[in-house]
Amino acid sequence: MTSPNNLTIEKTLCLIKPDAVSAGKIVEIITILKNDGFHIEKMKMMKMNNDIAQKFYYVHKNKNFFEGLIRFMTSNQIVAMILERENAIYRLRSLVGNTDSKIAAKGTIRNLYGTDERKNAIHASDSYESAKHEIKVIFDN
Ligand code: 3AN
Repeated sequence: MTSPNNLTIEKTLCLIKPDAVSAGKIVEIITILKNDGFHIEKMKMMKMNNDIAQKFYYVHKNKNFFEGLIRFMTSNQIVAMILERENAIYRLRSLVGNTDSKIAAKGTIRNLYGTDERKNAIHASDSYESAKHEIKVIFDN
């Protein structure tokens, strides 16, 4: 798919995490995404179970934060979206900010709504391969 100026439209996977859902920030975050030109191709509210969370984050399974991450991501509802725009993967990562919300650049979503390196409000795919894997895990089941 291409845009009117012939740039390739990319897809990426975005999750509004349990902390931001509990804090009532869904609308605020979606507004930031829409204002940046993202199109929401698919969206659903869901609760990750242990199996989905483990598949989603398999690349981190040997990290010391893995267990805590799985516990956090399965603790409450999340909002999952497939987002589209030109350069979507890079663009969404820029909007999201550093993993550690405490040092995320001013105005980024994690700076505005995150708390620390675990409770960081939002997930964004970090590569084409990750986006493909994550879209499959969340939307193809
Ligand atoms: P990002 O989401 O910025 O790409 P990753 O892929 O390194 O970060 O980590 C995946 C998720 O694991 C993060 N979003 C965060 O929730 C959690 N995480 C990462 N690093 C830590 C850490 N040092 N302590 C606790 N949780 C972490």
